[in-house]
Amino acid sequence: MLYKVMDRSRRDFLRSMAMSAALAAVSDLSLPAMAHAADPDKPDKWVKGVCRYCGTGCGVLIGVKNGRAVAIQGDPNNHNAGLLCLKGSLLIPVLNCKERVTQPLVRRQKGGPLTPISWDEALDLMASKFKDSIAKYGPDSVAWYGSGQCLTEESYLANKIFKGGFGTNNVDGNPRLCMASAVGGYTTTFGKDEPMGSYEDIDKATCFFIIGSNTSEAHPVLFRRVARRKQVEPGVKIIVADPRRTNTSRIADIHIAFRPGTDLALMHSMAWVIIHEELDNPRFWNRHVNFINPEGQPATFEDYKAFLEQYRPEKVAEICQIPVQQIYDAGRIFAESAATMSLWCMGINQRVQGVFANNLIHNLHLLTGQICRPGATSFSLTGQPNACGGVRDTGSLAHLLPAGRQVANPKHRAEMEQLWGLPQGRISPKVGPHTVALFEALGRSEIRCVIICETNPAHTLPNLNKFHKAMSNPDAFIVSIEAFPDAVTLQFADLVLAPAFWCERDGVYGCGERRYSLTEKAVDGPGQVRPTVNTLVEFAKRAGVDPKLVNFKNAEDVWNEWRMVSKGTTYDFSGMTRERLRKESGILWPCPSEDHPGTPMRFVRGVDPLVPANHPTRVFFYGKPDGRACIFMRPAKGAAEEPDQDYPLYLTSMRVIDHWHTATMTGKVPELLKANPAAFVEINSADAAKYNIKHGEMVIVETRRDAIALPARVSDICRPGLIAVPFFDAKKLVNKLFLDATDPGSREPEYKICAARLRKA
Ligand SMILES: Nc1nc2c(c(=O)[nH]1)N[C@H]1C(S)=C(S)[C@@H](COP(=O)(O)OP(=O)(O)OC[C@H]3O[C@@H](n4cnc5c(=O)[nH]c(N)nc54)[C@H](O)[C@@H]3O)O[C@H]1N2
Ligand SMILES: Nc1nc2c(c(=O)[nH]1)N[C@H]1C(S)=C(S)[C@@H](COP(=O)(O)OP(=O)(O)OC[C@H]3O[C@@H](n4cnc5c(=O)[nH]c(N)nc54)[C@H](O)[C@@H]3O)O[C@H]1N2
Ligand code: SF4
Ligand SMILES: [Mo]
Repeated sequence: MLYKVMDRSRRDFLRSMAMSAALAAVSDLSLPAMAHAADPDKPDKWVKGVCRYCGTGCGVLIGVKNGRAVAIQGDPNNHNAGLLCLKGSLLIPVLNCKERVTQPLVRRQKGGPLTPISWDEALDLMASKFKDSIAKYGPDSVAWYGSGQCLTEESYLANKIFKGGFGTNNVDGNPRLCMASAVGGYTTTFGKDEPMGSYEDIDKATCFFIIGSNTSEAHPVLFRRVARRKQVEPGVKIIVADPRRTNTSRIADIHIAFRPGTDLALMHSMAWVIIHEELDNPRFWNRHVNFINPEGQPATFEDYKAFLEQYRPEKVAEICQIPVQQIYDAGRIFAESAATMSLWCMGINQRVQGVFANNLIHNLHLLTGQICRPGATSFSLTGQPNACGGVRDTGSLAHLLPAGRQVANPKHRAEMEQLWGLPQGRISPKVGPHTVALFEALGRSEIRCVIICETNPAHTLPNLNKFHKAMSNPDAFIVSIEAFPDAVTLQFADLVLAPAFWCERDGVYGCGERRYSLTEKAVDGPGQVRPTVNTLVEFAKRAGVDPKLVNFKNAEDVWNEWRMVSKGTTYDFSGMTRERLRKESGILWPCPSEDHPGTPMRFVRGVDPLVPANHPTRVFFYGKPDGRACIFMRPAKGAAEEPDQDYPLYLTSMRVIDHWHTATMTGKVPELLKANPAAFVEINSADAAKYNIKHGEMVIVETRRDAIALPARVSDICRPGLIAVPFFDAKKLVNKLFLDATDPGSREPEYKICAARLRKA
């Protein structure tokens, strides 16, 4: 309470002291990578690749000696300029760890153990199960559940086998749990998926609007770049909107710790301030924007202004439970800064209003013209290393086809049939089930055979008890391609295939800034592991897919086909030959010719090769038929399950810096495991006092779905009334607590909000 009576200058002084401490702390972030580079085991070669973990997509150099990986360092020529975070710099122990799936395993009967089986038998068994199922129940009885961690070549190939070969669109993957709302936001607002900007914008921005992203823990190397920017130019402003006081918020000028789920009201209110103070940019929106009313019909700026009246700051401050001044300040700083960059992630996407929340971020940029200039951009942070390149761009989701094409569009299907050499009508017009629906269908025996690859859904789906039951369906034949034996999903698998991991095979990852980088093969994998591209080709041939469709010897062959499929589309990366990728440390698409340098900013004349050189305006949103992006009037609604008398608290889930999702990899590294050995529940000190809970004490977190005992971590990180749990711990499986309500547009689950209650254990 000292805070309240402090005068402003003293408060500002203390805050700036705390901020410089925080800035100094993050500046040391990447030192460990260097320590590893100086390993006494001096490598005889360095092989170029990409970090296995987050969507930042840092370039790495893997040091190899006598065929064994011994060191890692950041690639000085990639965007990360030689830096890595701690997790990334500790990848070698994961690569060399003893606990691996090294050969195929089979469960001969439900409930029995997994036992070794030869590759030949495993592939035959799998192929016969799929063939029988298709013959008896039709192609929609089989499915692929992929991942934003698969290589581009793996995702493209699986998509082709299922959609083109089997004739089913039952292809989805974990980006549905992650980036689907961002895809929905970009495609509705701009007509094209993927951010228009790049990481370079960080070095040019003078204001960062970070909403629903704990960048410091989830994208550490990018966070360091943001912090650096502020260190170099102290006038740079940072606004963080997150109901938790995260490490990210420690470098913020304004931390808006609002009530969970009130982002839409906040952003409409910022727009209200911007318009009422004449901080909008009519020259920009007049030329480049269409206004769309809540019914989806064309509207005018005046309609938009009238719509925003319900979001006056005084009212929204009450809805968000924040000081009204924060809304005015945020609106002004956003609009008045020379270049504003928004960064967001799961706090925005994992919501039943995820797509709409994405639209409202874009609204603010379009309204103020803070877009398509260096440093001014609306930049969605991507979670996984290859959600963008592998899944979004190749169209490996149930409603998509490669390079932005849609299953529901007959012209797009015909184009893909032609490109893949298929008879007309081969690709099913029926959109496949999104992730939650896919696993529901498995429970109902509508889907009977599924391949799960490089993802661990028995740990990470929401409402887990429901989906454990579905995955236990005796009719289901579940194949898991999984590198580590402790993944929970293996408990439900009938067949497990052993993949070559990370740099044990070669392939491309496309990170959050449209940058495609190649990981070259550095070492041989252990035991009988195989590159998944080869596994898929073998499986497809045995399952009766026309061998011409899968005429690939290796990942490079697949890449060359996909590269040519992209030609002439708005994703055109046909200039990225394997040869170039071996030499260069990543290239940003569009890249339509072998001498094209790549595109740091889309939709801009003179920079984006897809904007004609003689286009009459500098900016051209060519994704839309009339070249204009949309400002949407999206009404703000609550979460699917808001707290009430019985369950009075908000419950959210989050990541910790040391672990990657289900910790099957990071859990193998003692340094990382020691830092975060087990799950916990974060509780605000005021709530802890109210419930008489002490730090470290065991408490029961209960929702309408389940109850789980966790040690309390009492702090001021969560705002009062909010509790938070990390989801890495396989012994706790906190996803049993969350509900599987999804956004009607993106079908992404609302992992970020549900209602809970708390008691002592
Ligand atoms: N260390 C580490 N890094 C990772 C990953 C990992 O597992 N570990 N995973 C990667 C992946 S796949 C992803 S998707 C990203 C995720 O990256 P982030 O989205 O940054 O990570 P989270 O911790 O899931 O959630 C971010 C924040 O959302 C906030 N939040 C909760 N409710 C709301 C709300 O209503 N509004 C707003 N505005 N914010 C809210 C939470 O308090 C939390 O701080 O991280 C990537 N990077
Ligand atoms: N409560 C809660 N739940 C969430 C979220 C949340 O914020 N809160 N976030 C959601 C999001 S954004 C995401 S992206 C998902 C992530 O969820 P998952 O994808 O299910 O989690 P991972 O642990 O990344 O799973 C990757 C799996 O691949 C295995 N693997 C590693 N390397 C290889 C390889 O080379 N080949 C193969 N075949 N397998 C390999 C790993 O051992 C691991 O089992 O979780 C979602 N679930
Ligand atoms: S920031 Fe992400 S990509 Fe970069 S080293 Fe860390 S985990 Fe790897
Ligand atoms: Mo994610």
